[in-house]
Amino acid sequence: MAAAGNGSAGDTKAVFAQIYYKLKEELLADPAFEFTPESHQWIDRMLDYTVLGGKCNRGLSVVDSYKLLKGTDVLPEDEMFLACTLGWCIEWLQAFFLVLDDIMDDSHTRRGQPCWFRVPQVGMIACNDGIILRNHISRILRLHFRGKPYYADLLDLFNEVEFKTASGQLLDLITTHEGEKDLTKYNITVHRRIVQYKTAYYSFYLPVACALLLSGEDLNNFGAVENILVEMGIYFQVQDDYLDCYGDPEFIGKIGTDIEDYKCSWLVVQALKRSDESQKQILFENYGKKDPACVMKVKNLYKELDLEAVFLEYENESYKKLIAEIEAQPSIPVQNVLKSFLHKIYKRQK
Ligand code: GPP
Ligand code: MG
Ligand code: MG
Ligand code: MG
Repeated sequence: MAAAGNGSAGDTKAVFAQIYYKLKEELLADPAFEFTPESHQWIDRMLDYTVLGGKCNRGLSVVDSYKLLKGTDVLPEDEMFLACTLGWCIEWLQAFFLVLDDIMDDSHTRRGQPCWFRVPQVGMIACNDGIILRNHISRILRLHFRGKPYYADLLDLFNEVEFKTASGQLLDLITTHEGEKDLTKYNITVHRRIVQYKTAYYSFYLPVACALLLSGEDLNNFGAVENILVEMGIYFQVQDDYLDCYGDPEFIGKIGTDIEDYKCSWLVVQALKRSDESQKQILFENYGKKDPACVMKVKNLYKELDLEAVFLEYENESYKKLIAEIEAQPSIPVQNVLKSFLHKIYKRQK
């Protein structure tokens, strides 16, 4: 098949963006649903609202990783299509998680607009939309990958990663349980367990695992790569926790809620570790309260403890460690995949 114009990063993004519309059209034409005009319109709008508008880092990483594994800049059109389609499946998964996470976290904005459940007339229909988004992934995979030798592995991969993420989300949610609120339980081990499960597998391992399956590889041979990607995912979620407090809401597209929500955020773990008794008292009295004055007291303490500098130091150390682990990998294409991923997120501002 003729090579598609997908050699440069800009071309890849453009081809990737177009494929969304093809996948959406197929889903809307799905003969399994005899949509009424209203339901057809609902799904159309819901998909545009919840799937689009992000950075597409996870989705594009499938394409970039696949190219690096193959050692080529330009892919034949059919391979480009399959790589982009898997990328979009991860974007659909992300949309599914975010729609539900925003309800659970009582968030207000996402990607620069109100969270989907906050849109008038959506409300708790968003729960069902989340389920539809998840089911769309299976339908996309069925339509385009059913005949492939790696189809069963692909389904298993998405199922396993979804389970890990939901388990992490559970850990995240039950640490904040009313009546069980106990900051003395928050430490770096607890934090690590939560973020490894809720973020690292779907954001980092999944895109590379998709590219590996597409390349005909057996995922059982890539345990070391998985470990490095999980470490990178943990670093990524620490950045997310940092940006929740220090990011510019205009720029990151969401307003932080971690302090109000009593989250076991990396910042509060660091604050607890560095606080004397009177500073701990400030945290005990103000963390997890909706009152903006309480939130401000927590933020002031973070400032006093110079958590910005602590984060900067963590970021530099993580980068050094990850680069060393990557360079110890025997395969150069695999090293390139991992480095490309790391460079996409190092010192990110959103
Ligand atoms: C990120 O947590 C984790 C997820 C989005 C996974 C959600 C999993 C489900 C099974 C629903 P976060 O709440 O810190 O993300 P954000 O800061 O983007 O709200
Ligand atoms: Mg959350
Ligand atoms: Mg959230
Ligand atoms: Mg967050």
